[in-house]
Amino acid sequence: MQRTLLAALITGALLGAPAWAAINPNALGAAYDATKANVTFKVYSGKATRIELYLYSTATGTAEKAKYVMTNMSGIWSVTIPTATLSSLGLSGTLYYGYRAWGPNWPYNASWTKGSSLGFLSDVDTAGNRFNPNKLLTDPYALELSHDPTTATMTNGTIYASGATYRNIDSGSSAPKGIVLAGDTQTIGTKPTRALKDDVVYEAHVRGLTMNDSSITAAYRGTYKGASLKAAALAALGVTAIEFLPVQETQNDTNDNDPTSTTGDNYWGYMTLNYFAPDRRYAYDKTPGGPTREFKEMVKAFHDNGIKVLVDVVYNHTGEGGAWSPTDTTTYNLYGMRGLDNPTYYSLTSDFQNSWDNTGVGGNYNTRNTVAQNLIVDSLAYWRDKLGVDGYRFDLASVLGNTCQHGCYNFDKMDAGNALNRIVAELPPRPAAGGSGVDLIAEPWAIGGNSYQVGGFPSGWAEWNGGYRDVVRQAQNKLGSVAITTGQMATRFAGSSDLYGDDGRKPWHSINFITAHDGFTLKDLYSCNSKNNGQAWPYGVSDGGEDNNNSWDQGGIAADQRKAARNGVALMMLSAGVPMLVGGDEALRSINCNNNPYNLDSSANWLNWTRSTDQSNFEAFTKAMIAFRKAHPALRPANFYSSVDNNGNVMEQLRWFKPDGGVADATYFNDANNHAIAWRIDGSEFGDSASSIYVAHNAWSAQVNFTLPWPGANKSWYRVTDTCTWAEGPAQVQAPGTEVAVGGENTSYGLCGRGTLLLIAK
Ligand SMILES: [Ca+2]
Ligand SMILES: [Ca+2]
Ligand SMILES: [Ca+2]
Ligand SMILES: [Ca+2]
Repeated sequence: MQRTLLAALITGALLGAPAWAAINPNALGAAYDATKANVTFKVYSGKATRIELYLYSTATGTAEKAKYVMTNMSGIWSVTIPTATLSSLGLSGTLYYGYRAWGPNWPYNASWTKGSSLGFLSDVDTAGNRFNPNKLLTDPYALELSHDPTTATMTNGTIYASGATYRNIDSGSSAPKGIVLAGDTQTIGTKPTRALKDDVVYEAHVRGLTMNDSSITAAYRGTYKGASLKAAALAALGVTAIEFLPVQETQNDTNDNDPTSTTGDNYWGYMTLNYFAPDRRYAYDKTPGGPTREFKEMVKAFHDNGIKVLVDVVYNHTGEGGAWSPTDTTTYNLYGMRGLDNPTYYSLTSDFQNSWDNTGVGGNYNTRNTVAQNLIVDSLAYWRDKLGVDGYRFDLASVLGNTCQHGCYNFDKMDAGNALNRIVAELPPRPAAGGSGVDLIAEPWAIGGNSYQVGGFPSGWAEWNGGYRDVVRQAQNKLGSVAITTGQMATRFAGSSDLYGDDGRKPWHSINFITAHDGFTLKDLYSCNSKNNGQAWPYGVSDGGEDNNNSWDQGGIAADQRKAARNGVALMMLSAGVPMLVGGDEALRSINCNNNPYNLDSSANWLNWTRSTDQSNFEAFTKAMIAFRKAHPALRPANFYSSVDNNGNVMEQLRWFKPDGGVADATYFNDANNHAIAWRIDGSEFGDSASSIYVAHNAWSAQVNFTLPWPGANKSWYRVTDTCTWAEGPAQVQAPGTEVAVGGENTSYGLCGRGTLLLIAK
């Protein structure tokens, strides 16, 4: 939807306006008081007619030791219990808890007992209520969960379901319980204050990062503790922010039930069961409080190495999922929020009988509801303030721009009350120049309606730039079949002002990526013509996966595949914006053309830390290109490049060139028959150690001769790298000070087909 500048200005004024309450002002959750004399439980339900707290001394296998009827004050249900009383009841150790809730579709009956149907009216009523007292519900504000709904010893997921077949099954003994944390003293170190524009992001899975790493003590592999032991190596690679795939609790305790099969596996973890709890499976210390302490310990390790920790958060749907069958409105999982207040926490169809779905994997979280938004903001603040994270990547974030609670979906960034704008208002983004604040990164799409919003997010939001990915892939891999112009390429290399400059955002709101966890690895992008997700363990089987990959195997020539990958990394590191690498891509990781390994908790999907010569060379190339980016502020502009000379040295801040050395004009940019483009940045306008930087990219299949432009008064051009095969080796990028002289203005440089040249003037 197009918006006028005037409307943008009005929204800008509104953004600061809503007077939101403090973070978690009602103290929802469960907490001991300061002296541990009492413990207070508080949970929200606007629709319940009765809620009982159930307390357990063990996570599974025993009946409750005590239960308490809670008191309702305007939808906040609470009870406070002296710990002395709990001790007398046999509850002096770890407190495990859950709730049972009654409401309009299942009113309380004093004769109800666990597993009975007394009081039952319907599985769902006309208001969308799905109360069922036979299901023990986890607290949405629990700080840890004891275990996942199904485990190695309890594989029967039907106990959580409603509907005629399952509604009377009592889930209490087996269900996950919340854990009341007693607090800890683990610090998160000192948070980096680096500006987002200066970051290099590394996307990784906390388990996959070290499961294959033989340098790490076996028991620590795959855990937060193991990940903390990689911080120094990642700092040495040069990355400045690690972006973890989801670490909030998800159903993955069963992944190892069959260690050589994907059956039922959920490796990536995009099905969140609880938004506060770090996933217990990833902890070496799995005792109560262990995941929380160990996550913080990991954060400190990264902070100690100057690396930000960003977490991938999934506030568009939850692990409760959708209807078991599209033709049955009665059978749904009841883990927590759905059984406490379904229409508050979930977007429903207009008749309130089904989930509304823009994710393809379950019902939308009701991001436009104030209470549901409170949970988003409160949990984000907990990860920032207590667990120490520095920012977030929001999965399918267009759902957070929804303006509609039930029966429709409409993204509107101008809605000051949508979750996106509320997050910016309550969790202020890091200032442009760095400092305290969070980095907010959106995956700016979902499924259906107007959810594709690359460039369409509000102020304060950076985005995964899908346009960057698509243009670079097509320019590299689709020559002759997709018309990509040098103008499109130039726009992406320069920070995508068409997407982020039109609305007052900056180049660094563009997260420039070519690959992500979702899709081919960098190696496979240039080695696979199509996906192969049906192959056997450990490379498959995965269902789904994109068919429109813009991939190409470079004619099957291995050297060309490596060259294409070098071009990809080089272009990312030389583009304005924030580059994002996928863990493993720095060393040509392959998963044999599987482009959707979401369920593949296997040795093939975990990062490999042994290197072939080609991989070692590629890692050296990546490391050197990251270092070059970090050494040259001219590549990390705070604002979009200007095309004028701002400092009187007769050199424009940025100028684009044709191969013949002439200035690239609109005619050249717009002609899809042109495939070579070069640009020169005046380093002196950025305080850069290089007085100017020149990049030439030849996307054509044959050599192109580039006539070099003026390097500045009394300067010559020196080569930093040429991605062509002739230069392949452990030192394809020259170390600072060893750049190779190539000549001055009007020197002709022959650049191989599909090659990239990087020069500096000195
Ligand atoms: Ca889990
Ligand atoms: Ca498995
Ligand atoms: Ca825009
Ligand atoms: Ca200048």
